[in-house]
Amino acid sequence: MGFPPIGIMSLSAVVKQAGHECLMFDQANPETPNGVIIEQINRYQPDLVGISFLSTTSYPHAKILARQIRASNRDVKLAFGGVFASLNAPLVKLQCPEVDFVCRGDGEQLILDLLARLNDPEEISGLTWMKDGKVMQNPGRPMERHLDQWPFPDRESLKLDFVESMPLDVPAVLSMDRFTTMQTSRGCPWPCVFCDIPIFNEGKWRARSAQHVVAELKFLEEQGYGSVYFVDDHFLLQPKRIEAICAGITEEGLCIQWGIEGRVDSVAQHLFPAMAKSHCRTVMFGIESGSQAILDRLQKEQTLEEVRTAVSNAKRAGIEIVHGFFTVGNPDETVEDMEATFDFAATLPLDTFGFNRLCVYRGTPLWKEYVKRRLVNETTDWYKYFKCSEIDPTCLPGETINRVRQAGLKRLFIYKLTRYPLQTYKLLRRFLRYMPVRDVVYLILKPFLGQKKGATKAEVLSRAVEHADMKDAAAQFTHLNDDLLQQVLEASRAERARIQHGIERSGELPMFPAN
Ligand code: B12
Ligand code: SF4
Repeated sequence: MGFPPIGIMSLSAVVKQAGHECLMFDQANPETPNGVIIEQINRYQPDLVGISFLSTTSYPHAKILARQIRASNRDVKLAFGGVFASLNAPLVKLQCPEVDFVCRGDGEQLILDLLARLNDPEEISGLTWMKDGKVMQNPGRPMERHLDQWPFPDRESLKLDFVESMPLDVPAVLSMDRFTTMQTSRGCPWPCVFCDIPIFNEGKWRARSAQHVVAELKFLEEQGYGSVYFVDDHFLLQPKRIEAICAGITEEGLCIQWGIEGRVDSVAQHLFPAMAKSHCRTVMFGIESGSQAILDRLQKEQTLEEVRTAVSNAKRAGIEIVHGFFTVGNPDETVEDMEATFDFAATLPLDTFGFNRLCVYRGTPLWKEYVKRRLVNETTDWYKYFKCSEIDPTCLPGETINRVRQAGLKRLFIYKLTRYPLQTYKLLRRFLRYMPVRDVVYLILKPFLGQKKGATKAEVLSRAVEHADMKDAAAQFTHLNDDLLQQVLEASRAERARIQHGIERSGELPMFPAN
């Protein structure tokens, strides 16, 4: 998805407010490859280079960048941060000795403290570092509840034209207007086995006040933004806050459109009409499965009835796009369970849906279960991620999953077209109004594209991180040992340049194999 990197934008705003100077780069931007970033570091000689990455898939890129920076600059202090680094801090520190600090959890106060005491990190909570050859794990920071104290993210200092030109896999808010993301709350207290949000946030949910959220929406609208997607883990948790946000939007006369994610068992569903009235256009639910046995296996703590009610309530309230996230290839899932999922999805008045293969990441309850079952090895696998079906014998084999998924999607599309022709027609019209035709065609055809011959390994790898349907390759990437990484990244960069050159010439979007 073409989302801006709001993590570094949040930190940039904080350090600038404190009087520091700050430059941001996005490694995903083809105009700022590692060479350019390093050139700028050597030019400006900053006190600190912070490297932020979300997950295991971008860890290899972060690792290589850190090594390249260290090779060209012996003195600059390097710090890692983000969800994956936070949850794996001592291991990351050991594997990347060139990085001085691994920062755990929220970064706002931490980065300010670090800048104040770069040469004396002993007292800085939330820091993992090395002293006399020993990894030091400073105590964690208490969870910051007062999120209103931080400035709005520094969105204007990072050029993002390249993000806007990326095809949208999930058309988050479906709009051609200027788009950005925002975070109004952090965390989620539920125990879903595949998710590490509760661990990252110590099972807590923290939120900004409604006034602060509305003030940022107003500011964004003044800056010319027309749509914003909230990257909150569970927006629908606190009815009073939602009510106040909707009231604030109406009072301020704002028109900015917004989209959210939330759980189907939310007690705030009576507010869907107010949300729709205050321009909430998209609601995305984690539905996962149409089989109650699988929902229970995943510890979703939700029922099929709750799913049905929430989706209907949202549609009835006038939310334009209601999206369902589903997972396939779950532990203990049978072909019948999978078919039930597609049939269930067909009966729901959803506008859009995605069916992804379940993956396992370190830190999640499922990972811990797999360690116990000796399906993953903590020592050798911690920086990798796996499709569950590749390692768990209780999952269906990958080929069966793909076959059942393709058949299920065909049934689902045909059912939607014949039973809900108006909804489908309206959706298609909306797609065509707000997305380039080639993206719409790609979005519709994607599930039916078989394995395309001809993509080189480097081509596959170079696109892996950007395209959800390349998760096979992304997983492979995280499995490479460090010696091979550098080689593959170079080949991948060259391949990417070749592909981009090709696209520019032909104006066509390359097609990628479905996973
Ligand atoms: C938005 C989002 C995306 C967007 C990201 C767009 C972008 N350019 O940033 C997209 C859709 C592309 C995406 C993709 C993926 N995502 Co994602 N994503 C999220 C989500 C929902 C919000 C992230 C966010 O913006 N947070 C808001 C900002 C403000 O927080 P932050 O980035 O964490 O930064 C704060 C701190 O971490 C810290 N910090 C961060 N960096 C640094 C650096 C320094 C130096 C310091 C001091 C501090 C610091 O300070 C910041 C402010 O407090 C999170 C869930 C979550 N709550 O984190 C999942 C999440 C990060 N994603 C996840 C996953 C698995 C993925 C994918 C691997 C999915 C896939 N298989 O393809 C890919 C990987 C992409 C990649 N390149 O790594 C998992 C990671 C699990 C793990 N243990 O690794 C998460 C946690 C979701 C989950 N439920 O498990 N994702
Ligand atoms: S409800 Fe969503 S955010 Fe919360 S634990 Fe489950 S998957 Fe993670």
